[in-house]
Amino acid sequence: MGPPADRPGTRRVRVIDSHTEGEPTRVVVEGGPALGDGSMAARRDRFRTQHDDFRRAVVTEPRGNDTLVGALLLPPADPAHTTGLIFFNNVGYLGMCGHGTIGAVTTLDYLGRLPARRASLETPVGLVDAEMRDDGRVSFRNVPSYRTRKDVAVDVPDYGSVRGDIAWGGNWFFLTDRAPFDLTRRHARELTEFSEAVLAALARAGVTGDDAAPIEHVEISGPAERSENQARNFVLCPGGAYDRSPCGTGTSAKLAALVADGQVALGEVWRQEGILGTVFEAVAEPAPRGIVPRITGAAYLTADSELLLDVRDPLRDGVPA
Ligand code: PYC
Repeated sequence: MGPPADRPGTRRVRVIDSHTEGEPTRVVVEGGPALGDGSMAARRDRFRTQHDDFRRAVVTEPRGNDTLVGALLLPPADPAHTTGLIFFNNVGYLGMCGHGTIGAVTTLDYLGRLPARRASLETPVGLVDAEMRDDGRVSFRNVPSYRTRKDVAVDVPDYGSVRGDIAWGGNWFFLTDRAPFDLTRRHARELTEFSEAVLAALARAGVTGDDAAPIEHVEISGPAERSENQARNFVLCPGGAYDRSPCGTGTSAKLAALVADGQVALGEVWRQEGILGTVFEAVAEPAPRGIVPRITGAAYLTADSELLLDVRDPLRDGVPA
């Protein structure tokens, strides 16, 4: 008998793994589900309703972990664009993902699919332009980002009243400066518990983004550790894992709030550390609503491999939640 991949019923999925400033991305380049035509939002909905087992197989245990973000490459709806991209994680689907965009562009470059080292990416929440720079970093122009509510107070059991802003950066964020612990990895567990309590309090209080969209990310801001940077953050993602990078959509949401408050000017370079001390550089361009953030960071490839989904494996679609 040959290896499992030769057995009938074993599905092979080619993936390229990378990390962006510490946060992992797994790009599915071959063997993903056929999602038909239409916008990435429509295809994301089909992914969710008809192929959610594939999401779990690719990013949850035993092949993945809670921190991993998946990115499915798809033919674009408009052939003028480079590719379609749908991001997913251990519990569902993300509108946009900044670190994942940097990982996906680095992957496209590795695959030789980045003509002129530029990409226009269709995501479920809009078009994102990206560029592979000569220094090896990737810059991308995110979807327009804006704050919808300033200084909202929520009552959080065990922590009291916590104030923060509601902002969109491709995902919905609660942005707070209330850091009950130092923003260091040593306090990751306590910061996670605090952020989960804030998310639950927001849901109880009916605080949402536009169109009643649930707020799924909490971003806690504090001072930078290094003088060349302006801020540091901790970001809790849906599914309970914290972002090891400074979070591209979180950096976008925070920058939109800082520009709205006049604390950062359009065109000014603003550098934010994540929980590991790795940095995203951000610059705001004007937009009809809020700003268009340009985010820059680096990704490094970690694997080019095939996942094997053996039909006889009772855990083929991941360990049940
Ligand atoms: O970089 O935008 C981001 C992100 C969202 C969730 C994890 N990373």
